[in-house]
Amino acid sequence: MTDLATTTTASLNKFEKFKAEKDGLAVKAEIEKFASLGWEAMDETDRDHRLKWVGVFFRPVTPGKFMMRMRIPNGILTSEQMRVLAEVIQRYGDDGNADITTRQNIQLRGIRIEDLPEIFEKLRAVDLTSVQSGMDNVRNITGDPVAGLDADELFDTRELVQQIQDMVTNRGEGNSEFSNLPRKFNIAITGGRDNSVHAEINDLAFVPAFKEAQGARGAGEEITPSSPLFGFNVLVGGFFSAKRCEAAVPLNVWVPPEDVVALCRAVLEVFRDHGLRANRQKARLMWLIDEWGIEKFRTEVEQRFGKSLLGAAARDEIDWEKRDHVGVYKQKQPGLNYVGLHVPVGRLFAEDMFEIARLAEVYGSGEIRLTVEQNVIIPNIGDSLLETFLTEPVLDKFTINPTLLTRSLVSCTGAQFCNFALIETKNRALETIKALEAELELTRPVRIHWTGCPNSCGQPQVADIGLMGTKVRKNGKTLEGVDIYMGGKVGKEAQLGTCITKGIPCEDLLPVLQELLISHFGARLREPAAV
Ligand code: SRM
Ligand code: SF4
Repeated sequence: MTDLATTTTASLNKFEKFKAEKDGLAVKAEIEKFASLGWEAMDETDRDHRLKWVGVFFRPVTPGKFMMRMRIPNGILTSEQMRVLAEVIQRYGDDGNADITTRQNIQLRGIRIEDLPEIFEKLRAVDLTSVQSGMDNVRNITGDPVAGLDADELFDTRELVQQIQDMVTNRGEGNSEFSNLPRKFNIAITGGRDNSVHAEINDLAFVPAFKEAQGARGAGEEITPSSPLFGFNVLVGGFFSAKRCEAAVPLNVWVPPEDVVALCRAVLEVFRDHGLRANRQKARLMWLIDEWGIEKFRTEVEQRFGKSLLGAAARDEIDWEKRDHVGVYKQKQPGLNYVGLHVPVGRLFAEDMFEIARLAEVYGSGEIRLTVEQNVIIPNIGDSLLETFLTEPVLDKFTINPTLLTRSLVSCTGAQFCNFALIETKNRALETIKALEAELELTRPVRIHWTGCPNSCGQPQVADIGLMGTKVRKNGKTLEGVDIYMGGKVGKEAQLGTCITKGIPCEDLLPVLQELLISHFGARLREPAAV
């Protein structure tokens, strides 16, 4: 029995109340009805909240033009799928665009409710789903963007990520077992050495680790040591929210790959049935871990898992600096390369998506990959085609060789479409970088992340310099401003950055950033051009 079932509705917050009245997934059967009713006549709770269970987000900033959040497991899609996504937004003209998200995913914009039945049909035909991608569900599951390509990887995450998604979503059809979690839930799995998925900021993360095998012994035999087994150490409870940000903590569990899906299920069941639901600000997994202590949490997970869990391996295998994959790289398959294209702040339009799909087909194997840095990778490009590939005009826009500040720029959606935003982000991020690069010379990339409000979708806490939107008062006026974060470290020994300065008006930001880049990151003022 769930805690929810034993809690009186009077003590539930408004989200728990509407979920108890009608499960979010129920809207899946009502799409035709909504399409003929239109967005203005629909029940408001269905429109503003429950539609998110099928990945459709009402946008108060652009009423009637919805956002659709897909699920792209491990960030991998085919050129055919990319083309369908492009077709979906193409019909919306200037309103239609797409964003690559910080969870290796795609969001489409401009969607009209009357088109939903046809859109869902098109998605289904190419095996794409947007189900349970918002609200109190498991988000897109992230994996290594170069899984299966990287000669140094320890484990190819692709199949496992797909299996987790299939379990969570009932193969994309929707799964009512996990459609009423206390809050959102993030899962990541990495098989490489550089923690490409930011394991530490997920509710549940798997990082590669070798476990000394227990010596095997038959009757009357000596114990024989065997070679270490490959698997994953498990981290739990990482999250960002406006109220609190925490890095994930070790669960003291090691699992072999074949137990990963079952462990995800066990953790989700514990969270679903015991997670705190009264106060929505305290409903993420870490709050439950705090309340119980990690030992009790582990014991409950073990009970659901149904067999003894092994303790964590002594160390994990994350020992590299994080790579961004922008540029040309050799694959483990002889004669093949993957090419990382830089997509400024992740923003794509239909024509870009058609072009990326074409490049993937003509030069690669038709596969396209996305990264948590909001960029694209095209794998499987043969040596003999590489030179011609690099002359393609679209590489002027999505370059393999961006300038050092542009290269690592990440930005959340911001005020253009998000009603939580306190500031405009994506355009401002690009303009600021351009202005900084005009003044400064850099010798290495600096990871600058923008996020429009304290929800931290743009992950300012993982950046070298994180900028979080806020409102500030200056000369009696309220202006857009930022709080500045520094010290985020990614890859090995990842750690979260912290706020170093609050309330800088955006109009005064440039000299502040210049100073930070000079004093902390070795930037130098450019010599004035000779007249
Ligand atoms: Fe987020 C809510 C966009 C990654 C923490 N996030 C939202 C909403 C849905 C709010 C809304 O309804 O407007 C934003 C939609 C705006 C729009 O129109 O695009 C939104 N979040 C995003 C995306 C698109 C940012 C981006 O530009 O890449 C990312 C989509 C990921 C995906 O594909 O699923 C996105 N959001 C994140 C991350 C980063 C991550 O997962 O690594 C975080 C911090 C990590 C975490 O969740 O622990 C994040 N988003 C939030 C929160 C704070 C959660 C909390 O526990 O309080 C909210 C607010 C909420 O859920 O109530 C939120
Ligand atoms: Fe919106 Fe805030 Fe998330 Fe940016 S950080 S997408 S402004 S909720």
